[in-house]
Amino acid sequence: MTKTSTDLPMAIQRSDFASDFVWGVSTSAYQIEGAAAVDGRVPSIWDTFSARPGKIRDGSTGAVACDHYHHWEEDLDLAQSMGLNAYRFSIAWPRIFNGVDAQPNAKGLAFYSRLVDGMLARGLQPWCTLYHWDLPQYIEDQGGWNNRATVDLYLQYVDVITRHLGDRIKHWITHNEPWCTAMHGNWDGMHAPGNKSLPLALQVCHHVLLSHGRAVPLIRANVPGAKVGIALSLHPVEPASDSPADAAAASRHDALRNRWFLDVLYGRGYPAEALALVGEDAPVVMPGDLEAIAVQCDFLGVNYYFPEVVQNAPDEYPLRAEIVYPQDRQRTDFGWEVSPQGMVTLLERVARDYLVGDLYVTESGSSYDDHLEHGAVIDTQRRDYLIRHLAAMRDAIAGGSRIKGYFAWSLLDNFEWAEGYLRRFGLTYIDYPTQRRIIKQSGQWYSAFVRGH
Ligand code: IFM
Repeated sequence: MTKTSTDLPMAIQRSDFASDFVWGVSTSAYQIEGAAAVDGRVPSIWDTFSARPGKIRDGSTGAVACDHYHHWEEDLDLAQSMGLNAYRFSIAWPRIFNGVDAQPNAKGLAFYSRLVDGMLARGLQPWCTLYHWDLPQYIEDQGGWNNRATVDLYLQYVDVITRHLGDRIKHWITHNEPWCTAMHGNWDGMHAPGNKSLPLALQVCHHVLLSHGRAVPLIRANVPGAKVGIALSLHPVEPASDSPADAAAASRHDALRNRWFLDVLYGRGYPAEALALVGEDAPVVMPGDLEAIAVQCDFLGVNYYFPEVVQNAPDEYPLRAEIVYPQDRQRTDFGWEVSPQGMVTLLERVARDYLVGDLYVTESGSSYDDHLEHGAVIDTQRRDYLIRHLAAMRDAIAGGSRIKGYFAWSLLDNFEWAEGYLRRFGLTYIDYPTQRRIIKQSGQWYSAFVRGH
């Protein structure tokens, strides 16, 4: 049944959650920073990909984006003014290494040092994502994540960052959404670098996961008291009908979409069901890799957006099921199903099936076609989305889930990858021609909620 704002749980309040609950927003470097060629930054795969005609729906790039590189103080002020206690951001690897000098770029490091100091000065706990998709192009030119040597380059980068910022950052996320890095980047080609090969995608995925596993002990060695995890994009998977064929399709889809990551991270290796289906397309796994990937983490980050409904697609590649979009579901303007219950189902499943320990919702948000009118953005649908997801999270916690924090995606409207600037996810509206920031109704609600009003 379609949910409407009349179903809003009016009584949700901050005091329903633990007093040390982490309330934050998430951002990522390429989506907000701009300043693509400033202070020694070199091109990333996203600069290259977005410059290719037809790859980004509105023909845009992240070259300017929200110009956060120059507006960072104002942006941190916004987060502080919302009353948040945490801020999740990512570091742009191409600001740190340029492929020419072996030494890290002092100006790049200085930017993030200022940024982190700015967070701490505003009472915002820094949550640092080390990789959110912006691989330096010079590394892609040497084979990118398909090349096992990239794992070592990643560790070199992580070593520099954690030595430099580890005195102030205690929360580290090795990778954001390896599914997207691997599959959108290399299977369906929707993201940079734009390849279309499943075996390539699976090998990339393996190297990304390996780099995670090998980075965890390195971060711990460099940062006393570090809390380290990874952020996965996970989806509850529903069969489109009661038929055994759709149930089997849902199981196959879940094996690749969710269990391909969870099983290997939690010590079970890649799911046998999926391995049997991919056959010779399976990645090359070297001795010791699976043990490295299964390193114990301090938390799991879950990025939740929507459930996926799948039906059997007999003519497709065996692992692929057809995703369908039932008409009776409420959707955002991006077409993504709005399902707070899906978040509860997902978090409970993850905690039931794996020894995940602490969970953080490291992303959750919605895209609507917002408009700035008379100086305000009235995004009631996003506000209601937020209220209903926080209520769902409260219920999941009451049911025993160890959810310790929530990061709304996102602080600002930003460059939404293949969609360019056509999709707005922000709690703050960006008027791109002027770079003016306007906190939306949803951001004002989140602020009032977090402040306990
Ligand atoms: O914008 C992205 C983000 O970079 C990763 N998670 C999903 C968001 C919305 O698509």
